[in-house]
Amino acid sequence: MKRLEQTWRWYGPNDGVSLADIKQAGATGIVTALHHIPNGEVWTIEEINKRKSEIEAAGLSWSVVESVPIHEDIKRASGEYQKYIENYKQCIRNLAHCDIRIVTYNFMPVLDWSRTELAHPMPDGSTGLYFEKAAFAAFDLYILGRPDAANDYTESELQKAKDRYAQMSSDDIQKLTNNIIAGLPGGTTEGVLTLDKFQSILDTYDNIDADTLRHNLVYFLEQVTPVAVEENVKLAIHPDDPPFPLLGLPRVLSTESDVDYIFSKVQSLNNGLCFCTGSFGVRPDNNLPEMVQKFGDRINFIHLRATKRDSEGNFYEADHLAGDVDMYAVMKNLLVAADKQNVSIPMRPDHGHQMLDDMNKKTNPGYSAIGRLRGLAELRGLEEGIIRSGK
Ligand code: DNO
Repeated sequence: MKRLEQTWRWYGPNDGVSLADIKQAGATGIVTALHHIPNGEVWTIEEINKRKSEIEAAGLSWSVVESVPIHEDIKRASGEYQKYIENYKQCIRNLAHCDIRIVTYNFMPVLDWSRTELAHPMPDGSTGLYFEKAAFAAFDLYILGRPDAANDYTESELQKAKDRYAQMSSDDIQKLTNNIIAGLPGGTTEGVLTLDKFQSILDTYDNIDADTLRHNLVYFLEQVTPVAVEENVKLAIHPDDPPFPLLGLPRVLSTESDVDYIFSKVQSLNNGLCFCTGSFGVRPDNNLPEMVQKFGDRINFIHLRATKRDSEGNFYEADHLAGDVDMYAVMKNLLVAADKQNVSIPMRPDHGHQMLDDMNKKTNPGYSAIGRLRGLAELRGLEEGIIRSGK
């Protein structure tokens, strides 16, 4: 039976977790990007090879690109989007030239992923990422003061947001704002912003609803997939995180039917998925083991983590085997998919808690060394157990 390839996300030379650390964690593949190249520009062969040699010198290999980001013009199909699509194609060609053949991206407008707290205390004393709906709504309604925001919430959500805002100190407000508009790696596509600038970027999506965004995504895929086929590169779209619309922005990759739609429109298997259990798993209507069965031939990359949700729509990131997702069933089905593809599909332990020595170290939120190492170890054991028991 095929095993999954164990990979690890590395943010490049400035990452607090080094390549040597990753080697000890037992991963063999690196997931990274050329974060210093501005969004929309071509990654040259020279720059790619420079990073690749650095990784190889540490005895590892560059397995997956996460991400070649999509310029906002492409998502809006406005401005210079044709030029940016051409640049994207060239990135794919250049990566293939360097024998890097899996490219992850997402199609979320403005925000990549969002959380309200980056160091939420867990019962065991470690800290983890948290999304609190009332805090997010308080940001939207009272801190950002987005026009018409009130239309996006129910009466009871509005009340909770009001109560929540009333409890916040100015320090809480500052922290929440940073977490939402600047705090996360990948964060907003435009870097660090003021609230006004942030609102003005949101405004550029005023006339873009989910149908239009979906249409723009399909257009992008129709353009780039043929190049990916020609170059033997697999595309892997990352789902929306969290998997519902935020701040009035549309989101079009949150559910099984969203995934179905893009695969029905662009059928080549090179048009594939980054199966992120943490993102899809926030919605109770996503059946993850079934989704793996259904999309197995197009799962080109895997993020494994587990979220735990409550009835209010809040969720925190639990230990990798202790969230709402049935990780055993997901892993079992992923191994079947890998066998059918005859490929060791790359998997990375996604987001870990900050625990033990992580607590004294500065790393990207969610990307601690020991927390992820624990995740990888648990997932590796789960995989081994499934394989050895012949399931
Ligand atoms: C968060 C990550 C995302 C992901 C992008 C893919 O931890 O999973 O930032 O890399 O959405 O383009």
